[in-house]
Amino acid sequence: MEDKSNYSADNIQVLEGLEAVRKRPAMYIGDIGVRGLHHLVYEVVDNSIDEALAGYCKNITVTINPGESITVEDDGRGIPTGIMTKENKSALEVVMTVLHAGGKFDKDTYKVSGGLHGVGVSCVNALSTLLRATVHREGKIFQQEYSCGKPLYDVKVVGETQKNGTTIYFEPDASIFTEVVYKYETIAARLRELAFLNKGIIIHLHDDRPDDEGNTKKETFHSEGGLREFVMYLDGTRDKILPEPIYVEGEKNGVPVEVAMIYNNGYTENLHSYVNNINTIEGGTHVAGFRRALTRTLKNYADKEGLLKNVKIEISGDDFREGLTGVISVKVQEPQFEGQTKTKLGNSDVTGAVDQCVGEMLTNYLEENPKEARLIVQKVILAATARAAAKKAREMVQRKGALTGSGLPGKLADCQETDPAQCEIYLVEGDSAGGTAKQGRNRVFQAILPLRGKILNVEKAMEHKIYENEEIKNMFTGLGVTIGTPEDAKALNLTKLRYHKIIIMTDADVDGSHIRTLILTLFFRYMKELLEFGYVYIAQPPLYLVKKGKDEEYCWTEAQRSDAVLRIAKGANPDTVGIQRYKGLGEMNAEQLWSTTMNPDTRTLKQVNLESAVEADRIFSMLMGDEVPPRREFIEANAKYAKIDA
Ligand code: 0RA
Repeated sequence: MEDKSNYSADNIQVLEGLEAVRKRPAMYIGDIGVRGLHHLVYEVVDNSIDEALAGYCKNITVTINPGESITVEDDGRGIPTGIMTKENKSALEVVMTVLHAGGKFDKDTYKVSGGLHGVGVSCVNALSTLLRATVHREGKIFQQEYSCGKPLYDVKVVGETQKNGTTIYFEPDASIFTEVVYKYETIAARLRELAFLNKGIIIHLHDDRPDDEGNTKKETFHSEGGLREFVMYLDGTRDKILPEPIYVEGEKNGVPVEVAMIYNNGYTENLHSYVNNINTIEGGTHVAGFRRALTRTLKNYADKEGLLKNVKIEISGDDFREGLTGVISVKVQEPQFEGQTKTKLGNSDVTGAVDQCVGEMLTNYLEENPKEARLIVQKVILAATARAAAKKAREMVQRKGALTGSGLPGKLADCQETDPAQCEIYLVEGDSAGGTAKQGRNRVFQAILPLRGKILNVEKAMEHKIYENEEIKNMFTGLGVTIGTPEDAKALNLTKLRYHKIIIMTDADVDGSHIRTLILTLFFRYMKELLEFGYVYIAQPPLYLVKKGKDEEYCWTEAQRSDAVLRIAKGANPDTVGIQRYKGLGEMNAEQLWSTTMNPDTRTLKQVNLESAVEADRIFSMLMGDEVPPRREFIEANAKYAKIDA
């Protein structure tokens, strides 16, 4: 490989001290909860990915160690260790202790990753009680350790080596993070995504923390097909109408563009977009360019081939994307991130670059594959026909006053408070539990909407059916949300959202979890914004009441139950203690429901978040879609978490 040791020490700028990071960690890594904790890993991995993108690194190994420390090892060139003239310090020390130093190295290399916050490895250092950097380079092994970002000694040589590479070991500071336990699946999902987005790189994940049986875990993520394999993975078990994905890789105006897409026979659009390996949940200019090219190219082709001659309905942009699963990945030198969650690309020149790339590629594809081209056009026409029906149904939902005088569903017991930030709505399984909740609630800020039975499975239904469904209509009107914003005809309009806590309360049994999944599927496919902004919660009703005389305790787990029995028995025979298993919300009276599940001072709520849109998409389509075998596999693999009442 070419030697590029021409970086200059003077390129590094000292911007801020690491004390600032420790004082305001959330400003640098987003938050100090479970997300921030995992962000530390991604920040370190990003540096190795950059080294791989520059062409110098092939393997990256991430290890979750017992005790919740992390090791990230790569076989790149190794962070330079020479003394920098201006600072009179090793480059390694500067990279590790100066904020933003890493990215200021050699401008020749295409450095685009660096995480959503792009803060660099020095932030990880600042937030670790111990960090050890080990560099294999020029025949020697160099090492330096730090505590809370401060070097414990100067860079020293600790051995000889034939290899090249960097190893970062760190222990997150438990006094800063509110959550200190790493989740294997969270890290695995991100590394899998990175492997698809950066084809050829081999990423190993080791979980060396022994589980209950003493076993550890290992997985390798590696994709030679890149985005082509990514869309197939995303599209999962859906029935495809094309034999393989349509793919383009190119560069326009200095913007590398990679796109892969496939059509399935479903009704939803699954478009995932990335800028510099960051998932742009809110889309942006690159997505706009893609949509523009897709609509124009397909329309031109259909017109030219005379496929629209007998079509009376007007075809809209959305119709071209029904049943489309696609991934767009662009690399932008200085990305401008906008939007509520700072995940919307703003750089206007990117639209044209993506538009041109996709336009050229798709034109060629349609010319070369007339059979597939026809299938796509037929699908688009079908979508347009169905959309006309859906529009009517949607307008019915949104027509004010159609239901009661206030426009609110008759079954909704609303609250008195009008500030959405103070208001909660409980979506309750069944009219009878709904009745109990209405009695038990605090009517000042808690509203109740009972839902009858199983709501429609939106994964399998066409759009117009969804807006015709009574329970779903009630949810839209009760929540106050509508579909369509000035920018995006399908986006959810949250300006009239009436509650900032939307709490799903179902029975603690199999039917209850099915209903909860149906509601979450509806939210995920049609009200995703509610999940993105963290408005959705799951109530946690207790599983047991342990009781003897006046002593009683509610329990949520088996362990709590056995502890409570012993406590309440007070040394006497535990068999004298009564245990009531709550199978449904209906078995609790209003007072019990309030104190265990609804009172903000004593309840526990689980907030639903969209940690990985990719994984959520796959799991929903698998759980709620047509094919049974993958669903059975998932349920069997996860069955140990479901306790069926004996
Ligand atoms: C600055 C310059 C060079 C490499 C790196 C940083 C580098 C950083 C990290 C962080 C994790 N793994 C890494 N691998 C490399 C280029 C040095 C040269 O010219 O040899």
